[in-house]
Amino acid sequence: MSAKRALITGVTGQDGSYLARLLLEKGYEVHGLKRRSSSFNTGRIEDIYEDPHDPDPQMYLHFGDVTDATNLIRVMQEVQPHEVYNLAAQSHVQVSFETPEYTANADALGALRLLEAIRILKLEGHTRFFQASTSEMFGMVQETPQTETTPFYPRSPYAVAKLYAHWITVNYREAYNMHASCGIMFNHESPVRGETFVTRKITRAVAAIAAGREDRLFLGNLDARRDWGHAREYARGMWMMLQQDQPGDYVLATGQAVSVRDFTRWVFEDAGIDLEFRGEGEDEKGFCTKTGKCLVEIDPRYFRPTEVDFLLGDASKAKAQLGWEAETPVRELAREMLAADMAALKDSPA
Ligand code: NDP
Ligand code: GDR
Repeated sequence: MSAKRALITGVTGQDGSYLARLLLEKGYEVHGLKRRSSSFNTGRIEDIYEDPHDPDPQMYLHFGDVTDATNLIRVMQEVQPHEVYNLAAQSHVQVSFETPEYTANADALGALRLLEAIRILKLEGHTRFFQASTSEMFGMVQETPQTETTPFYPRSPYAVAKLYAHWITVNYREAYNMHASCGIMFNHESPVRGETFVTRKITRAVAAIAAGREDRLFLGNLDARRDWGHAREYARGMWMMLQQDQPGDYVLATGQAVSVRDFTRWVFEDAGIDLEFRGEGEDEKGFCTKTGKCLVEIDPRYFRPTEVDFLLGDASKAKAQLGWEAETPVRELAREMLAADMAALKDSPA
């Protein structure tokens, strides 16, 4: 039997790299969409990408962009995938306030273009579709914990764009009987998390401070609480959704929420740096040593025009129907990320 073919948009990102690895292990032929960039953007998949000149490659990369419909139709026609995973996005919430139109184009219309490509090529009966939806759609939360039936209240251009992508996926499922599913995923992190998301920003900075290479970390809202899990497990959840007889929408979450403040405190502790928290509200000084040297400072530039204060997911449906459950506690995840950042520094010249 010939291998199943999967097309992953966003293959060069955190989740794309874990998903590509998983699908290759499962014997898939993996096709990834990568953007042309002026410098290498394939660092996360270098070790699994095989040169097409190899005798039997299992992984292929295609230049493309989810803002380019003709390109998507052509790639879809060439690959005729059994499964499409739409992970491509301008995925940074704060950046979406600066680039709202581009974010809408890529994150909202990107999903529509892929769904239309499947329809135009009459692949509805052949191709299953996964959309990377987000807990950010809950935004100003209407109930806690959040489930698949919790009402949405998006609080950023990113979340609004993702809400469109979510509903258009649901609509195409209902209108055209497509096997299209959405994972409503809460935050998930890993050692290859983008460097400007708060967890990785913290683990990288603490590793650098511990090595004496940096002396301060600037953060925004320390009170925000998030439900943080391990990206590898969320990639497995995406695949599981497309193996079901029926499509559907599933929350993927750990069921535990932690503040940015506590996450920061733990990472310093794990690096062996003893800090105390100074001040409250406007007098907040961040984290300082007993001798008064403040290593974490609050920088209002990282405050968002509209913030999402507290997200906590209930993944009972995924557990009951997919047999999926988050496994790595956030404390362990933080340790893994810090260890990887410390190891990377040891190998790089000062
Ligand atoms: P990343 O930011 O790490 O990766 C995003 C990927 O999308 C990269 O490969 C990027 O390419 C690609 N991309 C961006 N814009 C375009 C475009 N216009 N055309 C084609 N590709 C593009 O995100 P994650 O891996 O963390 O997240 C994967 C998906 O899951 C995203 O859609 C995100 O919004 C969603 N999500 C993520 C969560 C998380 O906590 N990680 C939680 C819920 C949802 P390049 O490498 O060239 O920049
Ligand atoms: P988020 O992740 O917005 O939840 O979106 P991020 O790590 O950017 O922020 C989490 C919380 O930390 C607060 N914060 C800071 N954030 C950043 N980036 N930098 C800082 O210095 C800082 N200081 C405090 C933020 O205000 C926020 O409350 C992520 C992305 O992966 C989305 O694509 C995904 O959909 C959601 O998770 C679920």
